Amino acid sequence: MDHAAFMRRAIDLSYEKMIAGIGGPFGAVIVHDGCVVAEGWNRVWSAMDPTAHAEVVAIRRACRILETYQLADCSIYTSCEPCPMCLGAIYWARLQVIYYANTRDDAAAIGFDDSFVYDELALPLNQRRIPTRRLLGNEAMAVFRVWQEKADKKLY
Ligand code: 4UO
Ligand code: ZN
Repeated sequence: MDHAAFMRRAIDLSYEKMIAGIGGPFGAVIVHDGCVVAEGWNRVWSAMDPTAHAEVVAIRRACRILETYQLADCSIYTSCEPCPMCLGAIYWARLQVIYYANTRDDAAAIGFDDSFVYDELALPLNQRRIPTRRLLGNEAMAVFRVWQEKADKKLY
């Protein structure tokens, strides 16, 4: 398992795609059984997709290639410590290990500062930057009850 080679590939992607004007300087690879199964790079501008961070792109590709929605036997090598969105995606994908190179402080120093998101999570819903209001909770709960009784459901 050549950790440095996998991380170097993530870093190379972060550089090449950034120079090509595809997005910010972020790359990631997902490794399964000692092989790279999927690569990702930041495509936020080019794909006009604010969720197209390197890690999310790599996770989507790996799931498609391995035909699964869980990557429990895989690790991710990302050129930068994952942001809260990507960290969430990594947990939902059940990835085994996260390897990172640049830190979130390094990213903040070049203008990618997401520290406020971590603070937001600790705030009550009615004190968050984006107004967050509850509507029709009872009606939505009816769907949850149907899910609870459903026989053929997959567990997430
Ligand atoms: O594609 C990305 N991958 C990352 O790991 N981080 C990214 C990406 N695009 C933007 N950022 C920002 O970098 C900081 C550290 O993760 C956060 O501010 C991210 O939003
Ligand atoms: Zn991210």
